Amino acid sequence: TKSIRDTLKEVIPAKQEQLKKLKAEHSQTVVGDIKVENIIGGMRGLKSMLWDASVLDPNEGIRFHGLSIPDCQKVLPAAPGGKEMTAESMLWLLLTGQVPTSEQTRELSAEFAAKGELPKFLEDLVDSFPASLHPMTQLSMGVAALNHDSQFQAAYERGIKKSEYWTYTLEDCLTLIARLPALAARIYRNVYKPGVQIPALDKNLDLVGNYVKLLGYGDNHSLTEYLRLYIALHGDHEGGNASAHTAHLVGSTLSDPYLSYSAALLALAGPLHGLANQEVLRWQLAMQKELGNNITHDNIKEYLWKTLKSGQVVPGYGHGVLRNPDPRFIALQEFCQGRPELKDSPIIQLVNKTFEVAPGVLKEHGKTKNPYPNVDATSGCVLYHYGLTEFKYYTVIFGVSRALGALTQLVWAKALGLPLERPKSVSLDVLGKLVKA
Ligand code: NMX
Ligand code: MLT
Repeated sequence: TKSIRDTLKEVIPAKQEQLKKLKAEHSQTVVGDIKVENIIGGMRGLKSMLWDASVLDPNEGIRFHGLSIPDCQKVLPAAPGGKEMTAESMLWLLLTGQVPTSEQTRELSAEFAAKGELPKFLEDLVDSFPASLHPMTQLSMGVAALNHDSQFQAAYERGIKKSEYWTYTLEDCLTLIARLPALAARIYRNVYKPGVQIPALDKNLDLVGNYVKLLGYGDNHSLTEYLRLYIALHGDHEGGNASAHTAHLVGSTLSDPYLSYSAALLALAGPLHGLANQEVLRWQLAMQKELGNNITHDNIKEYLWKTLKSGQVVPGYGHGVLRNPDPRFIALQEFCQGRPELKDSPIIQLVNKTFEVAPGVLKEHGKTKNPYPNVDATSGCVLYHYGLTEFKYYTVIFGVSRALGALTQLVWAKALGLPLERPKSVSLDVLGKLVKA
């Protein structure tokens, strides 16, 4: 079977050619305007970066190299004994644009399990963090410290050619992905289950199978399958989201993949981005507590208005690009519908009922451009149902996943020779002059 390295070696030249041709023939072709609203409005809608692995359509949602989520669910290999696509399958698709065989993904799983243990100094570092330090801060610090072993950094210091950057970047990216489960699980155990012995990685398991095992939930097949789906689905959401964009920006300075992804995790840790994951559960549980046994549409509506009138956002709703319910939300909901114990779970039923009411309330409120749920509106409730109730940890799982897409782009940015990212900013005075010109 062809390895991921050989597959990449094969697909890179055609993409390099495609870019070269675009550059040669169209460098000066205009493809859009810049409006003042883009400059003062968080660059929303501005097409200004190259990101090949996935594209987000406002109405249809995400496609990974042209494949929708249902397409991926059909064609991407599952783990032995499972049905959901694996992190390895999604990574392969994102990196190469090709659908791997089961054998290819199993080889990748074996590589991850073989090199996924943490260096001793890193275990000591993570063990020294106070349990009160937010799990996302711990994850970002741990990932940054893994750059101790960066092959890219060492090769750069030795002095390598630009055309070789991508191969060392790829090695760092694969090692980082391999080590994320052990790092993320160690954080969970230290904070929430101190003193419990963490098992070793199982050479026969896929990345997520090992992650769930290390977290201490390895016996729960349904949770393992859920997390396979979750981690594949959160893997990439084109390039403009704050975490992916951060990785891209930092990587463009030739910081190594560990430093780049550590920075990305700090962007993911904001409540308007990945932290919404934890916020949704906190908010839904507070709603559950307040409504008690009276969970009716009218009472949920009233609770939503209370949230909005207090000046808070409704977590899990709205999006910078999407204008319809997030297909990742739909896929996770469908996972629940297919399992009786989840279908009847009070927290999942509450999320469903909230979905029946919230879009109407948000439309009436009239502010958000997208009154529909994003993936965070539901992603935590299955974890909660299965006893992984520590919601401050939830964004860490998102962080394990987003590595797939953000690191893919680091490899491609090097393969395509993309330059340092450095947009032009303007002052208010300059903008004032520009609008008059
Ligand atoms: N609840 C209340 N108000 C909202 C919401 C919401 N869920 N979403 C947007 N608005 C407001 C927003 O705060 C803004 O108000 P103002 O003019 O006072 O500043 C107005 O509606 C217009 O915002 P949009 O242009 O619709 O949204 P934008 O692209 O700026 O922001 C989000 C997108 C995702 C940051 C925003 O919808 C939000 O804050 N949602 C809640 C947090 C959340 O779920 N984030 C997770 C996103 C997905 N992820 O995983 O990263
Ligand atoms: C993501 O997955 O990154 C979020 O949906 C946010 C975004 O795409 O802007």
